[in-house]
Amino acid sequence: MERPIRQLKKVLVANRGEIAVRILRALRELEIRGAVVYSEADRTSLPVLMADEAYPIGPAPSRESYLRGEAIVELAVQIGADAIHPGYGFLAENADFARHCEERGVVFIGPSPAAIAAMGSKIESRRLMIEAGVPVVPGGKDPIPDLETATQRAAEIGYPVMLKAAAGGGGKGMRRVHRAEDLASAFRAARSEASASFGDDAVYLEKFLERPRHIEIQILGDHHGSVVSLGERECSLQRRHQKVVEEAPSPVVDSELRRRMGETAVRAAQAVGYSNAGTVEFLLDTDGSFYFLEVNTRLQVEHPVTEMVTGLDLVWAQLHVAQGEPLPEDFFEVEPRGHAIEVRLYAEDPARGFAPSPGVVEVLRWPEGPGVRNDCGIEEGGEVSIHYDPMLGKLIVWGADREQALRRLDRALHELRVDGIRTTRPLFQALLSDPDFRAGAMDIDMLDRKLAAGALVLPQPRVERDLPLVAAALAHCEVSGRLAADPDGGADLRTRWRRRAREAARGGGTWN
Ligand code: MV4
Repeated sequence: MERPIRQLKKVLVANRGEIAVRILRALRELEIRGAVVYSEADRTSLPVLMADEAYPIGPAPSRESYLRGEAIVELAVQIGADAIHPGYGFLAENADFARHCEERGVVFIGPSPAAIAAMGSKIESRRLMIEAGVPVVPGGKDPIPDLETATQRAAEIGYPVMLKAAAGGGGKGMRRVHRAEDLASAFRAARSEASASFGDDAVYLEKFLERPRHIEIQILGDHHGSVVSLGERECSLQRRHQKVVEEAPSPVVDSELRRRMGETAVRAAQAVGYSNAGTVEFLLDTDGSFYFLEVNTRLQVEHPVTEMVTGLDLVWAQLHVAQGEPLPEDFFEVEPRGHAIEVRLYAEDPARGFAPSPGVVEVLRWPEGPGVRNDCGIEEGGEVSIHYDPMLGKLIVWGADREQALRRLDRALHELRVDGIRTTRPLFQALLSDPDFRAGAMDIDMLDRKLAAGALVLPQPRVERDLPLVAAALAHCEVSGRLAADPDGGADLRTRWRRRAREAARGGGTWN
């Protein structure tokens, strides 16, 4: 639907952490006033420090703060914000929230409520895609009413098949069936799980694809009917349906496949009248066929890898589109240059089954230098809360090709300093020693398979190895009186200990 040009003067960011920082940076560059909401747990957080205006929205639990859609919209009206940027997660894909924004005259920086709603239903989105000639995984487009239909449909498709909950997502409510004799029990189980988990027992059937890749296309639509593809991202490295490493371009997508997937993604977006930034997800089969999975109606966590290889700023683009501007001509000629890899740094301990590692980030020094970007939402001294997703931020590297990007990632991970919590850094260091990852030979199951088989050698955190050395150095300093004069100006013992530790353990190394 056409939108008149409306200059945004103030935008309320309804999010926290690294994505709130990311959006505030774009707002400042565009000289748009940035306001944020924050929960009590985030009162001293980085976005609050960076924003022009900051407003408390409630106690720490998300449902009492960042998910309070009506309160957030009313705040936007009260403070005179022209628009709300939802970021990702929380309310970003909530059609009712987007609708409420519109009803109150606040621009929602994202697609229309109708597009969000249509893409939120697996059945509705599949139906729309089939009508638009977008390839979907072979199987029915309607829910399976009974076992007899399931048996007949599975025989037509051919085993193995996948039962999927219509209201499911993110891997929940899926069941693989390899043989006809297993279908009855799987069908019953899938329906009862769907009913229990989603309040809707509708399930449908698809051909099960063995070890496909997850390739997603970044799209951008304006309010004048134009949609453009900005290339693909390789997102196959996932742990329990959680993306861990993302890349652009994909090691296996050549320019012809990129053109075909891009055209298909644009067709999918146009089928729902898509505007603003979005992602069309595909499964890429081993024979080169690709099939529509879903559309994510938000800016994604992994958007920086697309920015690094296209040179575009996707949040700038979102804001210009939200103001009613048409897509720039040069967006239609974009081709990826070089190679970007993103790793998500979570406060989790890979050596303890990725157990959460909340707490105060006592030391945090991100790597810098050529081709290194970090999108981080927390400062040294900040606290990783148990209330929210434990991602500290993302480390993104760019190289002229994938090999240089891999080498740069290795250097950046070595340079990163984090202390006070454990992080997923050892996982990425292990992947950099894995021949399949280095060869770009990933599939959606690879990481889970390798972790289950113990095939990834996680380097032990180095801090234990340095402690004896540090203790010896301290003892020497105390005995030799070198600590007599207090060079730390009265800093507390722990800070002095850390400074000594850094001096004593000078030769680099990691702290977690
Ligand atoms: C599939 C599939 C294989 N065959 N469908 C998982 C989440 C949901 N978005 C769709 N998913 C899958 N659907 C068929 N017919 C394998 C997966 C899948 C997956 C897809 C993308 C990324 C990671 C995944 C991890 C496990 C399974």
